[in-house]
Amino acid sequence: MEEGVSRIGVSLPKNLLDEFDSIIKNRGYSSRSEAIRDAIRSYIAEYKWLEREKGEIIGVVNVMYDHHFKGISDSLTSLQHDFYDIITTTLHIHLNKDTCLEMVLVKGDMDKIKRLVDRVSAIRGVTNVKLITAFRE
Ligand code: NI
Repeated sequence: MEEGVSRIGVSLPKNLLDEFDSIIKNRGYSSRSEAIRDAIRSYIAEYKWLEREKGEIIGVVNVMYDHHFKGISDSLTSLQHDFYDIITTTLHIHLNKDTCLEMVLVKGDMDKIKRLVDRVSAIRGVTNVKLITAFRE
């Protein structure tokens, strides 16, 4: 039996859509809808994978942000102080004139690391957050 299909309308900043279109063109997608379906599937898969991880882990939280965004450095520093007990060290890389990458090395309980990931993702001006687990005890 055929699955039901829902149509949605989404508002996006133009530069985000342009970048998405250019990537899906390079990857050979014939339609934007198909690419968006795949993007949503991988978002869901990543979220579910995060939900499954438990216990003590070592990892890196990669945080990309626009350093012109007002107050963002203070917000990030203050958040990292809230989580000082699971943050081992932080590397700051100035990727280009506008963008910074902070690689936050974390060690501790996955539940707490997930809370850090959620909090950092909610900071305005943060454009991308990715947790990579390096080792599990
Ligand atoms: Ni920077």
